[in-house]
Amino acid sequence: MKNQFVSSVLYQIADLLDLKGEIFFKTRAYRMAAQRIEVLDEDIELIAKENRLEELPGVGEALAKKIKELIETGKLEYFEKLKKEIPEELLVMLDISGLGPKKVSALYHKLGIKTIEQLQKACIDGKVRILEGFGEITERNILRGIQLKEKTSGRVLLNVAIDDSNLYIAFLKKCKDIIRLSIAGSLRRRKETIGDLDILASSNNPNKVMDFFTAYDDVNKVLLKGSTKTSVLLNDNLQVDLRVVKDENFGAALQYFTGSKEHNVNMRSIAIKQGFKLNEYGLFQKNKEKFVAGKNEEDIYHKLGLSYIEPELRENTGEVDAALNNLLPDLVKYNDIKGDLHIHSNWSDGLESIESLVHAAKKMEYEYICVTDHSQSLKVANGLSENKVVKKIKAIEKINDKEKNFHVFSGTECDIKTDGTLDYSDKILKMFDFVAIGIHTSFKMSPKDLNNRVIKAMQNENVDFLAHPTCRIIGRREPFEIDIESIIDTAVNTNTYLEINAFPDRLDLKDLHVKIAKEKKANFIIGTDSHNNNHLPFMQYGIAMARRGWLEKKDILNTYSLSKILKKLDCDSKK
Ligand code: DGT
Ligand code: CA
Ligand code: CA
Repeated sequence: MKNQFVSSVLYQIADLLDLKGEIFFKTRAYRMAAQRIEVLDEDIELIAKENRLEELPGVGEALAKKIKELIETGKLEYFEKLKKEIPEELLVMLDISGLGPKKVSALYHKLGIKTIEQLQKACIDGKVRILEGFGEITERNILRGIQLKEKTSGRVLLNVAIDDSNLYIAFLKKCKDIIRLSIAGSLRRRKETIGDLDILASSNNPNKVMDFFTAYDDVNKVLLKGSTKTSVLLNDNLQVDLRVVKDENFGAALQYFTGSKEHNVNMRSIAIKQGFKLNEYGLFQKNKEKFVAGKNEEDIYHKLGLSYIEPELRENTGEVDAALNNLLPDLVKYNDIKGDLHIHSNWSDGLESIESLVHAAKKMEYEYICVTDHSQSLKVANGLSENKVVKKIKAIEKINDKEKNFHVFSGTECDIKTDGTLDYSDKILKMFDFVAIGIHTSFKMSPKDLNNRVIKAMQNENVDFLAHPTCRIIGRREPFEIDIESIIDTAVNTNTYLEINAFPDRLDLKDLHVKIAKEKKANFIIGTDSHNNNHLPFMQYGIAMARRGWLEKKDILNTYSLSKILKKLDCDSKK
């Protein structure tokens, strides 16, 4: 399907037109069409062939002609012409947080800045602040934006990589020449962002497997093709590496290509100490070159006297030592979660009614959910007034009267005001089953003030959990420079749960912080921050972070069954 390709060209045209200073309506037309085609289930090529393009909402005669040209020739003259007028390099700058088309265009026309390097230099030299509408603060924000972009450049969010890999794996499973198949690399370790996707297969006919691999629909370009390794670029620009090995080496190759590199280095040194040699083909006796293990990954760990180490732990943060001493955690499992405690309904800024959420949650085999709509001062998110809260709690009671084996908890994601007080009176807060608190406005305080703000809020005895503690948005907003240890200590002292927010661009707390918090004996909840039913499955990303933070089932409140959680709420000192 060329849907993603067509959509991405239309997006680029819209951006270029923005940079050119074209009127809003014109650019919006391209953007709307791009959006529609992006989510289209049907093959755009087929629609074009059958002359049905104009049936798509928002696609007129002129646009249909352009799409047709693009599909048939792989090129579009209008787009090429536009790129000659406006340097394409400028588009990259639009990805920098804080830079819109107007600013990029001004930088280009007034300072001749075309690349990120030139921009960075101009900011450092203080040349940008002189431009009208810029100033010193903008200059600093641009520099920060560049740093942020460098850190994440070329990497995709975990959910994007998982979606791509699920489709690719489903396709590869149809290949008769493949014996065993697995993902490897950072995706298997469930890192929060993924550089490239690694897939491993075993086969007696590697060349046939490679042919099958490169024939995949979504492949945009074959970067290299050999009989042991082939690399392709997908239409969304994610690189996928496939390695094919003999089946007897599959376990060793899986261990090697899962990484991390640091984990592997440590593993190899353990092997050497015990008189072995470990590589991607197997574990060998050092002098005799005798094959000791390698068909299965577990065998390698066991032969070295280690317990099996789950991929999520393989970051060389103490897992090898723990495995040697039989001290690995009994990690929470992907199906251990019994309910979602952070969901927005259409009472605030969510899309779904509570009834619809209940229906979707049952499909996930949950026993309960907590609906945590926004609080009153958060007008942009349609936060609930105290009056409405009372009404909503009544509505939830009605639903619970009808439900037999399912429970809806009433909750709020209450805003933490700048002075650390909460956005509802204590009287209202006491009415909820769960009070989550979070910062949603006035981010620009000194780290110390922010810290005090959060700590003061956690001390309110009605509070149950701290939502997205560092407020980062991967690739777009840096985490608060708070003193995470003091936040964790306060959480422990005030009996406040820490959220692992599972929304894929948040993943907050992140894995490292989860591990620190666990060592300090904090307790956790995993919430998806769902705003519609399609977000509920994001839970898996939160569980991944929990596992990467060494959490066990008992560390996470929403692994508890409904009856256990009700009992816990009952005896909770705060309730
Ligand atoms: P990514 O792609 O940046 O998200 O991270 P990874 O971990 O997937 O890294 P990648 O794709 O470069 O390599 C996949 C795995 O292969 C890596 O986790 C460990 C293994 N590997 C690659 N190169 C080396 C190496 O030079 N030494 C060792 N010990 N392992 C390597
Ligand atoms: Ca990789
Ligand atoms: Ca790779």
